[in-house]
Amino acid sequence: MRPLNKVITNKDTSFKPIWIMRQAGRYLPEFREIRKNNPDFINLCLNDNLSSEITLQPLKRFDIDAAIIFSDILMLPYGLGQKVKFEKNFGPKLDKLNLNDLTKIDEIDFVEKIYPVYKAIKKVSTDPILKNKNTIGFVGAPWTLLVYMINLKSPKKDLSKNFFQDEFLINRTLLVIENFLKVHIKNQIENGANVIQIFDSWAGLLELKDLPNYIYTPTLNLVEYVKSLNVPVICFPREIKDYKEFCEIVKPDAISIDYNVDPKKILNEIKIPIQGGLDPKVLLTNYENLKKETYKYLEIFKDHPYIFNLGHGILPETKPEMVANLIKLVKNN
Ligand code: 1CP
Repeated sequence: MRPLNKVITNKDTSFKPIWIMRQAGRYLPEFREIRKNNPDFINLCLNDNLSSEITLQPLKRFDIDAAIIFSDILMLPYGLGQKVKFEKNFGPKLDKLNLNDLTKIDEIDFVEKIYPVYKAIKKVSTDPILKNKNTIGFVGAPWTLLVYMINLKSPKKDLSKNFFQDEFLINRTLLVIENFLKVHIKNQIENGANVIQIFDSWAGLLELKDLPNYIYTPTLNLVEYVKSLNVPVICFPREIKDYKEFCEIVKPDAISIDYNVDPKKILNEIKIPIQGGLDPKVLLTNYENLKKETYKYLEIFKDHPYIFNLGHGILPETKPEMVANLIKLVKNN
């Protein structure tokens, strides 16, 4: 059995596997070298030779338990025909959404447009380096994708006041997103992904009253779909106002927590396997502090099925040596 399955499926508490959110790219010099020669980020994601190489870069350096495929949650709107660009120091820029165009796309067009992503998953998952490790496929949650597809850029902290104005557009788009996320998940699994993570990076923007409609219902549909394919599903509803209620309603196989969550409190509230939590900024400090913070999570979760990870993506300015230290601390514990 692979390490994440031991924890998620068998509830093994005897060891703590580790992988790192956004481990491929960003802070690794060998990634920056490839990125320098590939200014178009979407094209890089669609180059299966390079995207599989980038996916494996952290596994060549560190003793981590899983690969996460080098792609992006915004490959979904791209596959649906909404233009997506990434601009330096700005982030993603999407063209205005056209509902007529969106509803014309069929499954075959969609899969054809992003086919190299699946080819890369096949390459990575069959690489000998991953023989006894996990290959993580991922999607953005329907809510987070809706945010980008309507807002057309990162919301940073808040949604614009008129975000919910066109109710018909919002509801139709959410349905299209959910349907194509299923297609995207199915193809990732068929090509070798053996865990799925659902990133809901903007869950924290919603009030409690809006969670059922925009998060619980569409995410539950996806979670049930992944479960029907017999693959474990991890949810990361970053900064959601109520993690406990989320788990009770959506019932993911494991929950990934952000760094504002009190690990002791969540341990008392939640029975399912837990992942993550460590503040990525800790990796920018020093070895002693890293050790203290890492041991804090290991101690709190010592008798609980737990996957070590950060409370959000690794920061670009992180030194690879600190990542090596973190992995050794977890592995030698
Ligand atoms: O300029 C560059 O070099 C591109 C930077 C980059 C990278 C390396 C982006 C742009 N995306 C990615 C890869 C990526 N994105 C991965 C795969 C590899 C890995 O995990 O190591 C994954 C899982 C994502 C997921 C992703 N993309 C999320 C969810 C996780 C999170 O961090 O909250 C989100 C929100 C995105 C959107 C996105 N992609 C890239 C940017 C700059 C953004 C916008 C972030 C924002 O709105 O602030």
